[in-house]
Amino acid sequence: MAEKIKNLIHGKWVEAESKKTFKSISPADTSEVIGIVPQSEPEDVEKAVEAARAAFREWALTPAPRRGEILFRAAETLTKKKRELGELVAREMGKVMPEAMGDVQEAIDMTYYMAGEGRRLGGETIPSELPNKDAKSVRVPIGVIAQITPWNFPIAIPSWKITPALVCGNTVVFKPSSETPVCATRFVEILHGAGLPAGVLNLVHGAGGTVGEAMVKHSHVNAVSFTGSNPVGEKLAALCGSLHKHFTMETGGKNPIIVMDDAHLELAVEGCIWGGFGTSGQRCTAASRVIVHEAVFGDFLEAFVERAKRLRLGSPLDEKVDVGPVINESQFKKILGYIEIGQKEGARLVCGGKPYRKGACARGYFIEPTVFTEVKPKMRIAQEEIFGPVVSILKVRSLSEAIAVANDIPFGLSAAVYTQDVNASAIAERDLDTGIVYINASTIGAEIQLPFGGTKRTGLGPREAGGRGGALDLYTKWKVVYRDFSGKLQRAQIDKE
Ligand code: UN1
Repeated sequence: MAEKIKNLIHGKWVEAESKKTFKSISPADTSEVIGIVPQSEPEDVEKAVEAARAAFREWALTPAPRRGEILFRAAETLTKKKRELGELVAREMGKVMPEAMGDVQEAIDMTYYMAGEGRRLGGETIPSELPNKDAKSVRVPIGVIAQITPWNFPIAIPSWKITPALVCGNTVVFKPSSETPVCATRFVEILHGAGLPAGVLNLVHGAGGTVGEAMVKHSHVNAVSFTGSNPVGEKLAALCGSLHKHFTMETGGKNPIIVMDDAHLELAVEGCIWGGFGTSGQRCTAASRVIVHEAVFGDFLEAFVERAKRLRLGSPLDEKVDVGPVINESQFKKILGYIEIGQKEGARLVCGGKPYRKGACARGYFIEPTVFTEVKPKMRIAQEEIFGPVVSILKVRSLSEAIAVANDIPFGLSAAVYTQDVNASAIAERDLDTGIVYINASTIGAEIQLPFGGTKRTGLGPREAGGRGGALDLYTKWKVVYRDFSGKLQRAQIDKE
């Protein structure tokens, strides 16, 4: 049964002003409609931004620990509803149940973590150069934040953006992907139900080109956070630059796993399988390139292909299934297009390469786990983000060649190396030009208490998630306060000479 969902504006669940709707469809079975969703227009954005603006001051003045307590209550509800939410993620987005539950768990972890940040939103006190004068820096909220999220982590990524923005005292206008609006609505319902005042969190569904752009251009939106494709992100970055708005984005990845001659091969094969084909390759952290030392190339390839062929495709709700569908028709075609490009470029297709339509998969966007070998570093399939179940395998002769190949791409999110040599792991850790490096583990599975993001064209602005340099820097600005209590004119060094 399709569920009719709504926008949330100033604490009220409402339809789009125009009453127009669109459908959210299951990628595993396109005859299943998951939700009927408001097709919003700039007029709906206008109302949401004004609601967020009106709610800002009171929320910013609410003590941060109190803001955190609301998040804590939301985390408790998320925990109770984990299974139900997981099933919704599996149905609406198509990732298999264990991964769907992981998506929800990531949101639970993030929400608890950011609840705690309400008691830790500290700045610094620094000695002044003058007597009887003190100096400190404090974090202050930025204002109204526009947040635009993708479909591949339909609960987790909204939690990465919304919970830190709120605990820092900002108000939010949120536009989730139109592929996963029901998941996003459920998450917002839980936050709202935990006691957020009206207007603090607003939800507007609709197309990126209409709703997203109207949000970004709105003069009362002070900052924008975007996760999604490079072309959209770069367009929004330019717009935010010209409008002088704080901006941050997380975009592409083309993440390598290096398998050295001394690697624990079984571990490396498992890491490459889950990094490459988990979530049908639709993670920005997906391991889409495997760079293998020539001494173990044959053994690795044989084991990897054998394992890839054993992966079971099917309904994401079926606990025996390993790989679900890809998200929609346009991604399905794009991925198959890349498989064709790879063959034309001269890479050798050794596994998969076709749509999969057997049994329960007949009405979904399923693609066989696909492996290319004889891939050269400059081929398009080794350079461009495919965002599907396609892994390119490259052969190298040394660690330094492996690192050079790993770095020779426009992106830099995550990278991994499998080796038992402590020195090789130290060199890889130092020289891999990515935001995240894994030693003897796959490129996926970043934890929320550390900053998440990458180098080069992977992102812009402060990192997301927790830890030093994470989301608190994204959602606050610094205010510096000097106080002179000497009762006389004192001049700082720089003012005197
Ligand atoms: C993403 O694909 O945008 O590290 C995020 C991981 C997950 C997050 C991925 N924790 O794979």
